[in-house]
Amino acid sequence: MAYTVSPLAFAYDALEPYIDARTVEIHHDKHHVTYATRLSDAVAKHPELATKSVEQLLSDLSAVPEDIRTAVRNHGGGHANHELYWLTIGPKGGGEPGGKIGDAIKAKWGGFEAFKEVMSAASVNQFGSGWGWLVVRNGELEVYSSLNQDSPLSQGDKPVLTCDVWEHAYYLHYQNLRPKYVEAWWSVVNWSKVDELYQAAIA
Ligand code: MN3
Repeated sequence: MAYTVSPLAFAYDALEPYIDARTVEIHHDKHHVTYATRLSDAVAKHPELATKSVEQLLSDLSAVPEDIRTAVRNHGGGHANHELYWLTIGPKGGGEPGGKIGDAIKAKWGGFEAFKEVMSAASVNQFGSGWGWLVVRNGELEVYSSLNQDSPLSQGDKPVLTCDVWEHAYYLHYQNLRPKYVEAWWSVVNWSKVDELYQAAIA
């Protein structure tokens, strides 16, 4: 199948001043689109995979033919990870989560600020390119980071929020200051969407 990038639900400049318009445009229209294109090119070599979603492919990499497994891991991960990233940020974001996700975060970490520190640390301290994650594992919330484009789906987890810490996500505006970008990213997190994903993940 041809894997396509979902259109942004907001204008390029809608995340200003936290994430600048030029970064959003290049990140979504160039970086993300390239992952989807390369995934499509790889999967096209195996017509038997034509009906598989990217989530299905990533959830069982061992079932992916060996000659395209690395491409699916990298470009499929790149596609799926960015889909979640764009879905869970937006204008009018930020603040503290309500809903079931808010309750679950309080139950797990004692409060939002403690969770925020854990998630920020995972994202900021990821060495090199990667992602910070909030996932559901066996019904429980967990935070960790992953390298490159590795997806939590490949280890059986259900991601509900992610912070892209590849330099392309922040370098134009924040240069080497990853912690400043991560702090700003909290101001655009779309908690109602995260709550929706969380409720689906525990259902
Ligand atoms: Mn990215």
